Amino acid sequence: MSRTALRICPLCEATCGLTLTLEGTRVTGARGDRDDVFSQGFICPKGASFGAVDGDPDRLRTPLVRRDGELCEATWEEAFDAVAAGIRPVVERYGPNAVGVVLGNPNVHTMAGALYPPLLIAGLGTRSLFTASTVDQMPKHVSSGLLYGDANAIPVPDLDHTDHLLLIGANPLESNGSLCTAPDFPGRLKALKARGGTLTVIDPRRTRTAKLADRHIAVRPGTDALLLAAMAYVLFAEDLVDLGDLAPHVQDLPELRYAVRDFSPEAVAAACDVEAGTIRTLARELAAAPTAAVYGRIGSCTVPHGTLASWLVDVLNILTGNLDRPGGALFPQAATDRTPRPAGPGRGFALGRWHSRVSRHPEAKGELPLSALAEEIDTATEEGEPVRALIAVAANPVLSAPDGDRLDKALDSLDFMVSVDPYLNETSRHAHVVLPPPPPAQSAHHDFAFNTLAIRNQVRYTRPAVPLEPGRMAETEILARLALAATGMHGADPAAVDAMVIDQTLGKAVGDPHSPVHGRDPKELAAQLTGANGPERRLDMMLRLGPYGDGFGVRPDGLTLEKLLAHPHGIDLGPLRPRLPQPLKTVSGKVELLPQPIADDLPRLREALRERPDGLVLVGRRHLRSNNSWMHNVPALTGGTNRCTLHIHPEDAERLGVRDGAPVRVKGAGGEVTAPAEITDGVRRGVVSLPHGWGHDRPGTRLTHAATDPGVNVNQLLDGSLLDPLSGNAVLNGVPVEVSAVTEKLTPLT
Ligand SMILES: Nc1nc2c(c(=O)[nH]1)N[C@H]1C(S)=C(S)[C@@H](COP(=O)(O)OP(=O)(O)OC[C@H]3O[C@@H](n4cnc5c(=O)[nH]c(N)nc54)[C@H](O)[C@@H]3O)O[C@H]1N2
Ligand SMILES: Nc1nc2c(c(=O)[nH]1)N[C@H]1C(S)=C(S)[C@@H](COP(=O)(O)OP(=O)(O)OC[C@H]3O[C@@H](n4cnc5c(=O)[nH]c(N)nc54)[C@H](O)[C@@H]3O)O[C@H]1N2
Ligand code: SF4
Ligand SMILES: [Mo]
Repeated sequence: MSRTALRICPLCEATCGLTLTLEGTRVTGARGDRDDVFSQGFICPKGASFGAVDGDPDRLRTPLVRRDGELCEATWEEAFDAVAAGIRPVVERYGPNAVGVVLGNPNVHTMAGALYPPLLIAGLGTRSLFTASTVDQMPKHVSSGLLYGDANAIPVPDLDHTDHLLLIGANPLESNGSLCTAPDFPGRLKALKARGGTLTVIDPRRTRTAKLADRHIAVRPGTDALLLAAMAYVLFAEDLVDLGDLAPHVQDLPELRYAVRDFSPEAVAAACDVEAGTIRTLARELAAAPTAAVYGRIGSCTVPHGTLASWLVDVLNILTGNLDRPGGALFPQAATDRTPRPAGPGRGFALGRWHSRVSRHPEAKGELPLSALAEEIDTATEEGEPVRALIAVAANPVLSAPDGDRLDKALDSLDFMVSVDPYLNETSRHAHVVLPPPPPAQSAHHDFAFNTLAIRNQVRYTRPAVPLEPGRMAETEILARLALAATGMHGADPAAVDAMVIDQTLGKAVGDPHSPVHGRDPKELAAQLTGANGPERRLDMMLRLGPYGDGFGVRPDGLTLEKLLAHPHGIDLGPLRPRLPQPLKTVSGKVELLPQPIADDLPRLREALRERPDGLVLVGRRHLRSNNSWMHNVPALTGGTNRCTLHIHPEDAERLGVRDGAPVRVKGAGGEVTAPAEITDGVRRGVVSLPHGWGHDRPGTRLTHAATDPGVNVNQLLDGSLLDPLSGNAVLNGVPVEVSAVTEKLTPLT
């Protein structure tokens, strides 16, 4: 007998509600949940393959522990014993910074990843924290930190109501959107056009998204900050700046005007390879639209001026009065956000409170650049100890970060490494202990992160669709036990971790005059919490303390876990609404338009006015049926156009003697790779494109299907030295490379 169960999809940021078909404990089908309050039945090919992703036979079923050099199946007890025995001596001998923590992307797609890593890091007291954010969106956090005083205050475009959308370096038709959670992003773009709105896309490739656009600007990679600065210049020069309702909340407008004085359209045109007249038109259209939203993503972040470009995205929204207004870009308000405190000055955002040991990179948001992980392990300095033990949770930096070959060697040199990962892959193969989380159907789901980035306020929670298989451990429990084992409390009850968080949070809340529970007894509040386990009780607590919560009885109609469970398709909390000045935490209490670190970085942008790369530059690309490095093992999601090929423009191919389908050698500062050429005018002249997350040909992995078509690791072309200096974000796009046809070696005639 088959049955169905609801499960929010964890495979991308769109967070669609799925209806799974189950035969016993096997997922045999997935369709969009038509009653889901947010996704209303939308599903993409990845979500439709949920069963195949969930049931991949290569997923690890038991922990692995290294014995005599070999990874062997082990019990959970043996595995956590090994973790405690591996990490504690390193902490005791070399101090907490000798233990590195690497957090990968799926942590934002699991409840465990939201709830436990902060405890692990705080408990260890290590500053050696590296996450996928520094190969992704750190520039946006830094720009938000500087503008608004809160690195997590990221405005999202009001997709469903805007009249004009300017997309920069984003391809939501393949990625399904990022830092903008919107199920059916493609449908929403089509709806924008259907209601008479306009879509402009800035991308060096003519992507599927660009094909949908009214206007596509094939900018030279890495030059968006110049282009956007020129748009700001035009707004000032042509008297098009109109802050509207924002005016009382914004400071430094004259200073900003002065700061962009050198970036006229004429001055940037050659560097961007976009005509000055076009840039003027872009600015005028933005100003003229009744409402508009500028939105930048990977292509605007993973570049040498990532923070400046991210800052300018918001600057343009502000100068046209589109920040914080319907149809513009607004700050979501998630159900698990803290109760908003009254508006007023805050503590601001600090950068560079400490530095990496080897290259002295400043921290951002408490993190060091993932690009610096290898050198922090393999290079001794007088500053302090190198990283000697590593905890990797849902991370595959050997493929996702620059110079995987160097990282490979560095990981092999560690005293101890533990990976929390469902696969034995390019990174986890180096671990001494691998702790495998259960497949997603066996986990509960709530989107702590993505609800704070969603285009509509809503809240949803799904319990595990099937019970934990015998021998499995929930990832929440794995991470709780890992935190205990790593911090000297090995063997303590993992439920005590949640109880401690609840105690501390409620203790703080009752002392906070702005909290709905001010002055109450934390024990009485804790006793009111419902939920089948620690994570559910923590969710209940966050919901009840949050902006829509019942305040533990103060607002009886408010949210609780019980209420959420009674609404299995979720609860809609309405469209995004203006929130300023409340989200601001800057020292001035205002939007600080020209923060000092940004002003200090502008001379570097001025230098870029003169740069004209003469060779080819590399950009990335994503495929709809893929996800970073870990979905190439699912046959249903591979093949067809989802291949690791080098896109190259016909004119460049001709000049270099490259034939379609023939192997080409690509050389960068970090190494070289050989991939088949795919000649296409979908990339502009002077630009080649390789996707990331490939290179599944390393020994000692268990990715049977991926190994049949391994592809190459694009990040081997990077040496880790190219960074956006303010955020420490890796430069992954606009990287200089050399391309040459691979010529067959002629055997000399004898
Ligand atoms: N050249 C280039 N490089 C890039 C990018 C690019 O555009 N170009 N993109 C960058 C971006 S945006 C990102 S976010 C990073 C991603 O970088 P990573 O996070 O390092 O890479 P992922 O491929 O997402 O790998 C995540 C790991 O999590 C494991 N995993 C999957 N599901 C779960 C789970 O439920 N629990 C646990 N514990 N583990 C799980 C997978 O097996 C895999 O080992 O890559 C970056 N690298
Ligand atoms: N199918 C699929 N979906 C995914 C992922 C995946 O791997 N596959 N990964 C997920 C993750 S972790 C993330 S962070 C998001 C990313 O989501 P998006 O940011 O939408 O990702 P991309 O599809 O890589 O789009 C980036 C675009 O930037 C362009 N670009 C490159 N350099 C430049 C430049 O200098 N300037 C401009 N203007 N454009 C440039 C590229 O050509 C590319 O089309 O996607 C998520 N969703
Ligand atoms: S769009 Fe994203 S969340 Fe929705 S079904 Fe596809 S992979 Fe899942
Ligand atoms: Mo990402």
